[in-house]
Amino acid sequence: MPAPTSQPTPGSDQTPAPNDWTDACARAAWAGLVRCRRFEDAVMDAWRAGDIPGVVHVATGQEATAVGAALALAPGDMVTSTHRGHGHALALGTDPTALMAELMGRRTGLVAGRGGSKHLSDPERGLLATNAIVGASVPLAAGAALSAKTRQTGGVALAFTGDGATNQGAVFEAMVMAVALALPLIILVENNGYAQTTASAYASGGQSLAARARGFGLAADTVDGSRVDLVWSAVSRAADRARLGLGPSFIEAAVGRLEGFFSLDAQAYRGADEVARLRAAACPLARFRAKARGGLDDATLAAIETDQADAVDAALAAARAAPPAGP
Ligand SMILES: Cc1ncc(C[n+]2csc(CCOP(=O)(O)OP(=O)(O)O)c2C)c(N)n1
Ligand SMILES: [Mg+2]
Repeated sequence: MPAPTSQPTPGSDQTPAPNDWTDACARAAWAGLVRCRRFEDAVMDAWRAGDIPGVVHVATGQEATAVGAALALAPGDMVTSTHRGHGHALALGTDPTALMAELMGRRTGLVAGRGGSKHLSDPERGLLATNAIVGASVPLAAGAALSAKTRQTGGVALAFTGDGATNQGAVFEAMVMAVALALPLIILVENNGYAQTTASAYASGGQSLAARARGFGLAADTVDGSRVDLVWSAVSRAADRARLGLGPSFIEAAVGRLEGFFSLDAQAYRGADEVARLRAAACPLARFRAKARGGLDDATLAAIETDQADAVDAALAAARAAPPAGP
């Protein structure tokens, strides 16, 4: 038996920002990070107030993977995502008002209020679809990658997925296919340590998910997913490979989930100290300030944050005022 390898830890990478991480990158990244955080906080408040039917799976703490990946992609690339996809949509440029209205089941929603939190689609911005079948984002993206390759668009497809999803058979089958056909596919695993209540380290036997993907023949890497600049760099490299015809890549990004698995989660399986530790060490906003802000001063960051907060607040008000989708 090989010795178990340690799981990657969010907040552990202290390397400087990549050389090509410009202030323009930093500015766009900060806007994305604070927009995603403010939006998810607003979603939790609206859900508690009874404005959102069903349950929601927010991605608080996982902003850097969404924003870093979206910054690295080009127009025409396609993205698939999961039950935890609000941030992925926002990072790609989805209108926060349409997204909030969708969550509230309003006629003005992104998909006319019929999809809700877990069935989003915004193809003009590259978001093919999100869905709640665990693992399904990967074969769907493999299909999109096959389409791009067949039509010779030069595009790549990126699947956001979770650590739990990587144990699904459909994901393995998609990896086999992607390697055999050298598909322009990027599998970006947001390893937040849990699949619902099951620890990732338990389900993987302590083994690295990236090492497992390497065994299937994918180029595979791990990255500190709390660092937007490092995610951007890793996805950029994977996209370059894909566009050169060199086939699929797998990126295991270690992230910290700062809220429950979903809005009803009492989190009895982990202590409050774990969340406090993640907030201190692996919050993508704090990590940006410490490592990826480039030449942006505090006043600039504050102004961007105010703009984004205003946009989310306006989205919330507009969504509340919109008519229901109806039966
Ligand atoms: C095929 C399938 N099996 C089980 C479920 C129930 N389920 C929903 S989310 C989830 C855990 C997913 O974990 P992970 O992939 O790590 O994503 P995370 O929630 O951590 O973002 C499970 C088991 C489902 N939706 N689909
Ligand atoms: Mg998980």
